[in-house]
Amino acid sequence: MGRSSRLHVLHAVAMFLLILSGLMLSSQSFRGTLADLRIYLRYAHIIGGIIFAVTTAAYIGPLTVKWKACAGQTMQKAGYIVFVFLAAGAFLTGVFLIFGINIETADGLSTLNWHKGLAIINITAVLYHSLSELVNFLTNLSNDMGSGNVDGGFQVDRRNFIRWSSVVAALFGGGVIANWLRGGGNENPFLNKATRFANCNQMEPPPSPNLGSVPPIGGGYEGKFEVFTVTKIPCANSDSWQFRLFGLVDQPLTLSWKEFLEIPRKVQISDFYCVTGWTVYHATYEGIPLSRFIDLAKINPQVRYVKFYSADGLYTSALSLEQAKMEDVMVAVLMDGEPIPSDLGGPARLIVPKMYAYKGVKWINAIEFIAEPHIGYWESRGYENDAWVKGKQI
Ligand SMILES: Nc1nc2c(c(=O)[nH]1)N[C@H]1C(S)=C(S)[C@@H](COP(=O)(O)O)O[C@H]1N2
Ligand SMILES: [Mo]
Repeated sequence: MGRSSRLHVLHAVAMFLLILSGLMLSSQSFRGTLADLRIYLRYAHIIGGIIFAVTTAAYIGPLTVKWKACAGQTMQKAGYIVFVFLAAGAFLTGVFLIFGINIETADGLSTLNWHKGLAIINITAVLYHSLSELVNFLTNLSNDMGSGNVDGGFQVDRRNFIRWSSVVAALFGGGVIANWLRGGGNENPFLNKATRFANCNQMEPPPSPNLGSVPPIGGGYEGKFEVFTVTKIPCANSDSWQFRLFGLVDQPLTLSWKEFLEIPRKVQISDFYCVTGWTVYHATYEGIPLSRFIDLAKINPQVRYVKFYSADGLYTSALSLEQAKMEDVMVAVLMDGEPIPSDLGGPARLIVPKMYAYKGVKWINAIEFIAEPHIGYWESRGYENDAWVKGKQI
């Protein structure tokens, strides 16, 4: 194999690794039972990205030679520019994701969306390139076998093929981009944002919003929530729902929905950062500040950490007592003036605005006050226990 074809193989292998691990990372299957693999998938994806970047850089040399050789061939040149632009964009957004750098752009377009969007265009380009090369190869093959129509026929077919696959690729790419611009996914754009999500909870009465929740002082959130869960989404009913405070406390409590709603709530505007690179801006949350629970339960002096449980029976997370006392940590019941739907962790979910959202336990139903650290679900699978969002550490 020559030097340039070895480079091509390496580049193709990196691409394959990236596409495979990328698709797996964005699939919900690698939460839940396969969650332990997620952290390795992430490494595989990063290594694929590094090989991809190196092989792309190594292409710059041969490309400049070709560039000079194809004077006048505008399409060819445009192709090279697109290749370099796509590769650089995917790589740069990937680096941003690794270092948790947010690019704030239009509604719904977080760093992760940019990365995925560029990846999809890249994949389309790779498919197009491989297919047209395959057609090229087959054409040559049949030409070699001397199948009559040597110069004319196949050429035209091939040109047609390329033209049509470009149209398909453009439509596909355009559709994907339009979908993201619209704010994406399987959400119905005609519904109010909070009610775009499924809600299987039956909570009576619903929490009555405080001043500031309706209309939401944040003006409605911007961005796009991904619905994350590691189990089946649990549905709550106010008849059986309970909220427990226990551990090293003088006053263990089991609150009914009605009692829970009697605790005074406050309204705040918070951003919501997922460590995988998507962000939701200025959501208006109404909830019970964690400090109220600390007071209610009358915690003992030995308490150093606070552990949070989910009604899904599996997910947990924890904060140090000091972190739990931050004034913006709350158990939220309303977002933008509406009950938090079950998809997004309702009837009650934890909000820790200064930290990544894996601290924000969905379907929270118990708080335990403890003396020793607890390592939560994602924390035990490699995520930082101190989950500070860059620049927000107190
Ligand atoms: N019970 C539970 N809580 C959870 C999770 C989960 O899988 N289960 N995922 C966490 C992560 S990683 C994020 S980013 C947010 C996502 O919240 P959303 O599904 O409301 O968008 O919830 C956090 N809390
Ligand atoms: Mo997350």
